[in-house]
Amino acid sequence: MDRKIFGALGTVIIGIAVIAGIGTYVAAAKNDPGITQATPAGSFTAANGKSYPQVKLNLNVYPNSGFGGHHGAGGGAHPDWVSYALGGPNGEILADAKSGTNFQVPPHTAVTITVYQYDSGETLNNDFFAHVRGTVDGTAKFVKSYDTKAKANASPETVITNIPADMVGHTFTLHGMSDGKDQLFVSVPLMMSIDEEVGAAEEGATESGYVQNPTKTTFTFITGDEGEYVWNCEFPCGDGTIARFGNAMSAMGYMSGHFIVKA
Ligand SMILES: [Cu+2]
Repeated sequence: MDRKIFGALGTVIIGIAVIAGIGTYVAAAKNDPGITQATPAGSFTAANGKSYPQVKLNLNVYPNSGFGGHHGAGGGAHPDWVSYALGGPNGEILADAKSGTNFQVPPHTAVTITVYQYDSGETLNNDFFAHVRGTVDGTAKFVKSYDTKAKANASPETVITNIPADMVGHTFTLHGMSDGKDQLFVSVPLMMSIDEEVGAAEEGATESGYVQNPTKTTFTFITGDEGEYVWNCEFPCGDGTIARFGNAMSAMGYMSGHFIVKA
């Protein structure tokens, strides 16, 4: 074979290999093919007296993916990565859930999300994300210690507009679009659980491997017109990577997902 043609062929083969590699990477990034429909929950009356239909979502955030859920039994490909998941109404671990990070809610609806946060935490890169943003009244309801066994608050519920920037476990940050449609920006900081309790639980202090008393944060926001948004966590929680923004932070289905507003 002519050396030039051989060289060209080699380049084409390398090109195909690169594209195949990218394709495999993108496919692997789809770690959560399911979509969770928010549960209808009556109606919500805003401060201005306007009434909206209301839906609810219960989420848990874990220090690893060992809970199973949308990652599969044993935690799937990366059992040690931090992850969001669907939770029960009292923070129950839903090991058999088939979806966990992609959500669908109706337009012009009050969406109330409760997050039980089972992970420890540290300091944000940017204090901006220590503040509650884009919710009804700009507030969230916060319980520092929720007893999942007793199914009751173990510390009083307070109304918050921010948390200390050095006590953040993760954030739920929903981004708007710049396409002229209704914009949506919601960001809520989720306080860390107690470090020692998280470590002790992982070493067997609790049956589940997760703390009995996660933090609990509840917030409500109103959706606009239909659109597809993305949400992610803004706390650098991709341990062991550059600036801690790799691994769980850069793979859908762990610290990010789709948020679909659709009737
Ligand atoms: Cu995170």
